Amino acid sequence: MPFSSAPPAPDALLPDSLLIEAAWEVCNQVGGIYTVIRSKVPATVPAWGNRYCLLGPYFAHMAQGEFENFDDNQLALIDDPYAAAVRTLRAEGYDICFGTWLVTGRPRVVLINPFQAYNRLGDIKRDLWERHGIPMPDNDDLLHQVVAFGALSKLFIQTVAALKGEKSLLVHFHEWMTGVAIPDLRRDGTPAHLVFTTHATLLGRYLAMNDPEFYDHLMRVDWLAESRHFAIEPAVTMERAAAHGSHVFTTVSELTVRECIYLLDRIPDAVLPNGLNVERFVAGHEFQNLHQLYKAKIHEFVMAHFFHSYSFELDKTLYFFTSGRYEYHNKGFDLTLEALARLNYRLQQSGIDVQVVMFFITKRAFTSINPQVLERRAVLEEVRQTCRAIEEQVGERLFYAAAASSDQRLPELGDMVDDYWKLRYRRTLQSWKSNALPPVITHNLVDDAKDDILNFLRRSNMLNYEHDRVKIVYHPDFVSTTSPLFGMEYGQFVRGTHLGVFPSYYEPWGYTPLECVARGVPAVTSDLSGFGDYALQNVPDPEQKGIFVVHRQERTFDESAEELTEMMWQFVLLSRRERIQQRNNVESHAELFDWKNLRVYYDRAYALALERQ
Ligand code: G6P
Ligand code: 1S3
Repeated sequence: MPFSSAPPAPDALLPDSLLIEAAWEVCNQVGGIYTVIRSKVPATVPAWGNRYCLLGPYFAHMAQGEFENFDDNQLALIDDPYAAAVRTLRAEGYDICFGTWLVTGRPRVVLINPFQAYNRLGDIKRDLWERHGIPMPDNDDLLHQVVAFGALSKLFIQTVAALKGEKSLLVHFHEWMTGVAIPDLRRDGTPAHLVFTTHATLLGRYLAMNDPEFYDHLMRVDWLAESRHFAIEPAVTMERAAAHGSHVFTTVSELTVRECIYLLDRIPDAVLPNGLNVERFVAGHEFQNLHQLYKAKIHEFVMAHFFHSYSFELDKTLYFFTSGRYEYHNKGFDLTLEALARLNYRLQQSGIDVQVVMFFITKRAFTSINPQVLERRAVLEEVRQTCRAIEEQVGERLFYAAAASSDQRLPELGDMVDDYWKLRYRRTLQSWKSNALPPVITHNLVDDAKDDILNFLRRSNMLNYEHDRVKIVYHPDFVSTTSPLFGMEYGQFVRGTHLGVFPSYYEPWGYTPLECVARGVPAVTSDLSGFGDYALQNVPDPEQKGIFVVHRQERTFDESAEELTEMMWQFVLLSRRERIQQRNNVESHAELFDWKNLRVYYDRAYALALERQ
């Protein structure tokens, strides 16, 4: 861990400090940082109490559902520097909210509407350029929001600093979008200790998406030329200014440390790994019951999707999945597909009667759900209703027949069904069966012809033929309770599966495998993802705990694909008993990644910041 000196004992240093944690995603879900901040709250609030306050931008449509403002009476009664600063700024005419984020742990939050500073944008942009060399374009709305919020958060932080008395003030900024306030806070000599965390360097992400040999070229990147090339110079210069201006600069994994060194030109002082709020059930077997329950819901989807063409034994079917933003190469979708094609071949050759259904859950532009897929779901529902009606009729009639029976023979059950239901049963099944192959994708994509996943499947002829032993369901929309095909939360879907597959090429941290582990589902990750790298270095025998790390560093694509194929193959060979045992192992070690254990990295960074002026 790249601490510049041995970390001081946090407990001795922190009790007299105030801590403001600023992030663009406070009450404003965009991506992974929302998960970091929100999941950390239950471990942070008990330690810091009312000395802790979150800071973020106010966007009414996002905050509405999850933020509750203190009313004037409540605000008047709160005796601390945050409330005092809010009262002061309100008296000066600022639109600033102070209230509670309605999530587990209920932290106190200050939200500031960035648009109120739009009338000063010209001055803000000129200052950024003249003072810190940060150029700003004329018409980029996100950048305008970011710099306006930066100016307002600087004002709030300086007001708190003026009202804090003897207490020390720590301010922790996540990502360049809040870090833009740092250079000016330092320039003004604000009495605050500033920590900046980059979760992924902006330029690193662009380069990784566009250069297949990103890691080999990283050391030689000309950051300015490349950021101009990708038209991201303003944000990159903000990120660099925040990294250089902070007292303590941190990132989320050893992998992003390399990016920071070569693209931001500062060695991070510390690595702050990401955790989750791992909720364990009192009864150990409860999560296994939930697996069974949600697997049954996935079975329903699979029956509707496949059984109109052909059927297979659900009891011998394994559900694999991957999920995340659609970054075909970065998220390792390419490697996953290659390994699935090899697994398909191995399974076909082996004679083992296991089916794998692989789900790709991601987000792509689509015009509609494929009407055939929806129709199949509706017809299967009709089959179910018809079966229920027949079951009821036969049940009632059998009961009367049994009570009145003079012998003990079971009557002919078919005779107990009305012709109406017999006919309806036949007609429903007629409309149910078809010769068409089950589609590999559930929606109609806007750009079907250029889609990399579909093109791989076409090229390798993995089109859900009956003889394919790996079937594909590509769902280009996130799973949610309102999604008509699954009708379940993402977390429930994860519980119902058997294996998560996330062999990323570029992933600063990567929550997806961790979200599996927290639910007792084994997962594949890679040594090019922050989480996988952390597991290799810090978790003894990760495979035994259901964390499978594909090696991608210094390996060819083919070698990594073969390793992943072998991992999936070994998984397929497990018996049910072994899978249950493995899930127990995964679940019982999930607490390794709970914030209760990982928060200490943050506290060490804060202790270090308090030492620096
Ligand atoms: C859970 C349930 C068991 C079920 C098993 C299926 O453990 O408690 O009743 O048999 O899941 O496991 P599988 O890996 O085959 O889905
Ligand atoms: C980043 O969000 P992303 O998905 O854009 O930060 C996340 C939280 O640290 C991290 O898990 C992810 O790898 C990064 O990429």
